[in-house]
Amino acid sequence: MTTVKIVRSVLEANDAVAAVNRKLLDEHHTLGVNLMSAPGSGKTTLLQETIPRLGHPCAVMVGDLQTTRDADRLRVDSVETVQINTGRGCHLSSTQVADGLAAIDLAGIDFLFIENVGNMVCPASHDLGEHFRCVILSVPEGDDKVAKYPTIFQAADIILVNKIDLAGILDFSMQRVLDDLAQLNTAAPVLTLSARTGQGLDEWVQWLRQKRSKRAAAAL
Ligand SMILES: Nc1nc2c(ncn2[C@@H]2O[C@H](COP(=O)(O)OP(=O)(O)OP(=O)(O)O)[C@@H](O)[C@H]2O)c(=O)[nH]1
Ligand SMILES: [Mg+2]
Repeated sequence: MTTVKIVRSVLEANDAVAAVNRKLLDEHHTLGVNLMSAPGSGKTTLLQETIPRLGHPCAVMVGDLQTTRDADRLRVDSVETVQINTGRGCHLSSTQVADGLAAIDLAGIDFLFIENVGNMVCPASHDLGEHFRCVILSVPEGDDKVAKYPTIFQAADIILVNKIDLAGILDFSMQRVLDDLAQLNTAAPVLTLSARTGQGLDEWVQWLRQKRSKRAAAAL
């Protein structure tokens, strides 16, 4: 009983800080997108390929247990990049994102991408103050993962199936993924893409632009 109360109050505290983060992003007309997936599904590679195609000012916040490797990969002149090391933490918290936001000048930034710690379970329960949650499933992980990790797919606003260039050699059934998603989340669009070959990236970039335009129009 006590444990349940503690867990709930921790999540409530997280949500309160997330709401402050979201307000800050709204004030700057910055669209926040939280990328969640298993380790190695291609989050950093996707951001490396997405940001130049978007053609908008972007900032990136990257969560990892150790190292600044992802931030080093993403750091180019035009992109403000913050690496958050969580130590043993298996997901980003809204407080860590608030600390990261304090290090970024959001003026003129159209998109903030948050690369969460690679994990298919814990990030789903932690609102960071983002506007949209993007869940990536990559082909080598297997076509059974939607049913095995339902919570994260239920929480998604968009689902990207990455590394589709490997589908032929890995016996991956897209139909199985779609059938499982039909039981869990029918609202989120599902895009197949390859961050390596560029297949499907135009659709993803278009989705991002549309979401930002809609929010900007609503704020007027
Ligand atoms: N074949 C293929 N490989 C890819 C694709 N996208 C990423 N990769 C490779 O997958 C590996 C992992 O990619 P990352 O971008 O580091 O994955 P990540 O999700 O950021 O990993 P973590 O931050 O450690 O969770 C790298 O070797 C990438 O080159 C893709 O579309 N096709
Ligand atoms: Mg990464």
